[in-house]
Amino acid sequence: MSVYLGLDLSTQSLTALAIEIADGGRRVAFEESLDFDSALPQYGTRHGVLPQTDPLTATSSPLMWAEALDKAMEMVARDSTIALADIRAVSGSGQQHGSVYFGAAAAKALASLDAGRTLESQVRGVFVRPESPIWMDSSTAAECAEITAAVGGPERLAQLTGSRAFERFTGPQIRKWFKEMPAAYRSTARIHLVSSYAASLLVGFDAPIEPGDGSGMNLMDLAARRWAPEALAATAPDLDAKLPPVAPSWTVVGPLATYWRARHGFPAAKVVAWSGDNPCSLVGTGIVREGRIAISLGTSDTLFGLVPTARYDPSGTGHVFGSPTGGYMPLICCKNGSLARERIRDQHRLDWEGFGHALDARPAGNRGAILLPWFDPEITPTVLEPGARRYGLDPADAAANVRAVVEAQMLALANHSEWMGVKVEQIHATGGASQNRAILQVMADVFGADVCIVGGGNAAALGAALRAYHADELARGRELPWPEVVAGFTEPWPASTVRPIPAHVAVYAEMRKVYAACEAHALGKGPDPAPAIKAFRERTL
Ligand code: ADP
Ligand code: XUL
Repeated sequence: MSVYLGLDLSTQSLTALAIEIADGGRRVAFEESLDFDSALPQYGTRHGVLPQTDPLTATSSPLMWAEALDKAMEMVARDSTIALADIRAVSGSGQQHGSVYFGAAAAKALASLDAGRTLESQVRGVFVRPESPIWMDSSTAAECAEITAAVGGPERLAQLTGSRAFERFTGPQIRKWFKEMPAAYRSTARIHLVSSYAASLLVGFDAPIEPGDGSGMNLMDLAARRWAPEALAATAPDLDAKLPPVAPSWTVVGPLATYWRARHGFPAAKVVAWSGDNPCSLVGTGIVREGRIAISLGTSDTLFGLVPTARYDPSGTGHVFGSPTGGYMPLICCKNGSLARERIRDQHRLDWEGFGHALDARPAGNRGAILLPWFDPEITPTVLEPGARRYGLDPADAAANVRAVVEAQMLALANHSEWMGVKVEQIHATGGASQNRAILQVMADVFGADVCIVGGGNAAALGAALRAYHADELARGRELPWPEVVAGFTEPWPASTVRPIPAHVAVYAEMRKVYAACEAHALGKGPDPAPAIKAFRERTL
């Protein structure tokens, strides 16, 4: 019996998931989450984010993440029925783009963790920057422009790093920090991603950055999978010395540090490089071949696939990340995902069941009522001035707004992923909102494809556990093909398939164009869409 542990340090929670691989079969043996707001209220986060007055700024606490990791490991040791001694390897998944800034004291503190004290009390003093910028931050438009100009334009940057400059990406965030706090920047010994930070806590020294997550920084040469000197130079001085190296996804970083063994009873299991939540979800949703895409409805809504060669998005809204299985993963990310759905749900005093009923109460196409759900600044498309926009939609009409928010999210995902050129035959859904069948029906109808649930909603944690399994086998000289790694874990749930309804597919094929016209209008790039909406409504009524 071999056990592999996957940890997902995401925006709102830390999930621990263990898989068992035995001759007789394989299964998920443990799965439990720790919600930051409720389990660690002393940090004052809301949905995992620290309160800010500026809507463009979003940060969280690296100290809270350390405490959450300690508590999650304690939870595994206490609540699971797995024999800890059977754990062969541990890996993890972190919310992407967020960064952690260590001062000079960090290396010593990590190397000498005392099992008699909490992790949090020992790392409290190691951060040069007590708040970490996270993926929801949109405050670096100026730095994006500066980096783009220095590298030679958006296309050059996209070809080099996989994306044009994005506000939440780590490079622009580092540049802003360097400009605002030059002395603090100079005294920064190490800059980690959330993923490499958490891995460092597990091994007790600086862990490398994994290329899947490293592609979300505007700093890595995507083809070569190493730091790109021209991107580093465009970002901040001496950055090379402050970043950990980039290392392959299957790197065994080291054994679990003595702290975890002595404090919680873990064995000296291998710690495998952590990746980002989306690259891990690629594995955990079984997207190990082309032709399928996954949609993750978590705090953010993301859509991604797997392609053998890098394709760039000429419109500049999408990204290409390195896949942790080799190859490339095109991805788009919408910030107004679960929290936008929750906002509409709460405004109309519904629970998720009521939300589902309200969604079903209106016809596909919503009689032409359209919402642009940009409650927070949006990533896809770029919207820095938050505010929802409504077209023919009464804000007081609960059912119409519920339908409008879900239709908008699915139409935006479909329209903005066209550049990927993937012929979608089946969609693997994951993330918290994938439990909601009414939402998945709209997804199936907008994409005209079957939707099924895989990975039990915790695909990132599952993907991390599967990556640990793959790397452990490789370290023992067995290179397992990826379909074999994921077999038994990422098959669609029985009876979870939601099939598209042909009449609805036809409505949405029309509505995609109307929605695009509304987006263009709201962004000041197109005419008043009222005539197009009227014609659509008349055709679909
Ligand atoms: P993350 O990994 O980004 O922290 P999750 O994938 O855990 O997020 O998803 C959390 C979100 O799932 C919550 O914010 C909530 O809005 C959403 N959610 C949970 N249950 C449902 C449901 N039944 N219907 C719709 N959304 C849901
Ligand atoms: C992806 C992105 C988010 C975060 C948080 O580019 O910004 O999906 O990874 O989940």
